[in-house]
Amino acid sequence: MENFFQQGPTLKNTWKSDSLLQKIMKHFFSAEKHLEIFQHLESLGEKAAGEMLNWAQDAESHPPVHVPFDPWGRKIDKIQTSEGWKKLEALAATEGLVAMGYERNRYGDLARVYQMALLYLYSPSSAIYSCPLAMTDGAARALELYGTEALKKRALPHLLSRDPASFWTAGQWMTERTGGSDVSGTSTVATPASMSSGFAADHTLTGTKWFTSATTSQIALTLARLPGASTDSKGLALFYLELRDDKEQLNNIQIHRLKDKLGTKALPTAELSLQGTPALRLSEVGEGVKRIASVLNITRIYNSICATGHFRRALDLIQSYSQVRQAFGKKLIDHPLHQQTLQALEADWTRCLALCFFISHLLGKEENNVASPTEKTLLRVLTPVVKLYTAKKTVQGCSEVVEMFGGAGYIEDTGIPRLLRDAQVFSIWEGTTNVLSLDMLRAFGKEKAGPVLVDFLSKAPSSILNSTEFKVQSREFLQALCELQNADAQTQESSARRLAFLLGDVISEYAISLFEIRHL
Ligand code: MFK
Repeated sequence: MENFFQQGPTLKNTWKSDSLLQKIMKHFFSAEKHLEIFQHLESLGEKAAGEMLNWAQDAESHPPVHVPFDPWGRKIDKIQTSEGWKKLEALAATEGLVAMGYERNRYGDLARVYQMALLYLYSPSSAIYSCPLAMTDGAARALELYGTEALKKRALPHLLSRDPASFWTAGQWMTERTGGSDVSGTSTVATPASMSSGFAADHTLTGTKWFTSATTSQIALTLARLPGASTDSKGLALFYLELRDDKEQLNNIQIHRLKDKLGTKALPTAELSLQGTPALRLSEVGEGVKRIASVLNITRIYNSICATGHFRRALDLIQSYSQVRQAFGKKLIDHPLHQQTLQALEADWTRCLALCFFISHLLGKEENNVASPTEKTLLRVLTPVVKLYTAKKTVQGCSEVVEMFGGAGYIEDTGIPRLLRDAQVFSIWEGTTNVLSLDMLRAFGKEKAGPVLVDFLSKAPSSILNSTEFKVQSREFLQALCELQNADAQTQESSARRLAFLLGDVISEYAISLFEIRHL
């Protein structure tokens, strides 16, 4: 056995090998009428298992570098990124990763479904380039809703561009030293000022932002407090800024350092100071959090899709390895306990996949103004739930996959440990599991989501109502909901997380039946 060398896992076209994704797409699109969509997904699936892997590997092994000064001591604050990272960005533009979600004239309420299928294939081979894309999409939506006509004309063509030379990405800068989940302590100050910037800035911003992901972006949306405004989160307004001027110099921004993170190593995340940075106000005082929530709700859906794509990648690798690794005289895949463990993971992933495309369609409907009042409430209450559910299942699933690889799963150059490190961020950024459970409660309170859900579940099509799994999950969820409604505020809070997962369980059963993708 001296000459034995283990064969590693291999990856095939990730669209062709994903029969459940194909089924979901066929639920929404007809293979004859929408041939171009299926061809597009197949071509991206090929890249995701091919050249993108090399670019992602390059981006991971050459993480971004902050260069504070030029050789002569001038402060330049450049962030250098790898060739691989740049290629992943260019591909995102040409494939229309952000633009496709806005192709409403062509695909109507299905534009988001198409886009999210692209994202799902792109993301696990992108070294988390999906993060700047999420914020870019969130910013595009916020500008559509709240931007002035001049600002829309200036920024939207770049954010939705398919030309890498003119494509812009956006940052979403909420977190300060005082908090990420709780933004009430935001200390960035906005001072009214009339400026001669190209985007008609009407304020300057001064303060420190503690986490700015994708600091290489061209624009950012951020929160700041106006003089005299209240000291809580109601005193905040939303602002648009451009990071660099026409000469590519930072607009009164100083970058302190790049963060040394557990994972997402290729993604430049910085601490920076705004030192009189020109900005344009996009909300009244008091509307800042509410308006930036429109960005958060998009990035949370991105997070769900990316987590689920990441989970699929981990499963593809362990499925492949299970076919070639022998132990105790037979392949791993032929061991009943190994099979059972894999099946449980596949079932969890199927729930995540079903939730992702259920929510993507709701988003598409809302943006095309064809969502019913029930669908609008479902979108609001399910967005945090789908995010927390898919993130947590992905972290657990990736941990299990690392273990199933045995010692090889713990060795860096197999690439398997990165799966777990990168997975962990899905349950942290864009709202932790607890913060999102409380956001679900917010929707129960404000949008009266409880009665809407009861009505929605009771009126499910008979094919869904007759599913044993749906009946079981529905009963459990409705009982917990009833208990919650009769509980005091403190008990409601402490049971929010359990209810969120029960809601994720029942809606995933609904969507699994709807898409007919039950995993046997
Ligand atoms: C690969 C995938 C890519 C993912 C991209 C990663 C990029 C990472 C970069 C980051 O920036 S990470 C930082 C992300 N930060 C968060 O996710 C913040 C988490 N914290 C929360 O979500 C808190 O719940 C929140 C800050 C919103 C609490 O704020 P408040 O002001 O204390 O709460 P409040 O007073 O209940 O809400 C203010 C208003 O906003 C209310 O409306 P009204 O004024 O009309 O009453 C709320 O109803 C509304 N609101 C809050 N959350 C909402 C929302 N509306 C709609 N949707 C929501 N989700």
